[in-house]
Amino acid sequence: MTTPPLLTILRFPDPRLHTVARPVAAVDDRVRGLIERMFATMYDASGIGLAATQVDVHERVIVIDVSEERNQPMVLINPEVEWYSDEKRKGEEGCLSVPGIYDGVERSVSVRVRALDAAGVSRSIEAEGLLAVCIQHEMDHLMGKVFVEYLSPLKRNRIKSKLLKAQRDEERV
Ligand code: GNR
Ligand code: NI
Repeated sequence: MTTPPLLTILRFPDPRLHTVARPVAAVDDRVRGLIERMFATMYDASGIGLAATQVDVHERVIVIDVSEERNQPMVLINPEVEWYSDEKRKGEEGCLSVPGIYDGVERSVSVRVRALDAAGVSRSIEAEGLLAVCIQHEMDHLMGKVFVEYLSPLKRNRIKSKLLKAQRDEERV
């Protein structure tokens, strides 16, 4: 089996990260091809999740694998939250679109979401711990939201400057 070509991950503060994704109309071969490329890109970048928004595809598609062994792929298409726990916890988050930056974000400890899988079958998934955090982080991406938007404007602006400088330095030969 050959590995599909990798996709380019948009980096904050790219304005395209703030695009609101539209629902997938049909889970067909085009969507399954996108999912395959998203998994390859996520595993290559050592991420635990990736939203289509991050690869400049503005459709409600998420891939996740929070397992240590990197062998438990999970696909969420057109995800909708059915329930959030009132109990919240602040945890350290990072994002492939905000490389090198980690900070605390408060999220519900557990969530239940309904989504289509890669076969187009609707499933309800109850999650807690890291998976619950990841699902909330990815669903934010589909709404055009990046985790740094939960931080103070001061922190966000520092992050913005730092990443813009890093991108300028990379472009220089
Ligand atoms: O790889 C990732 N790790 C992570 C760690 C804590 C909370 C959320 C995440 S998601 C992130 C991958 C990513 O950017 N997904 O959008
Ligand atoms: Ni992210």
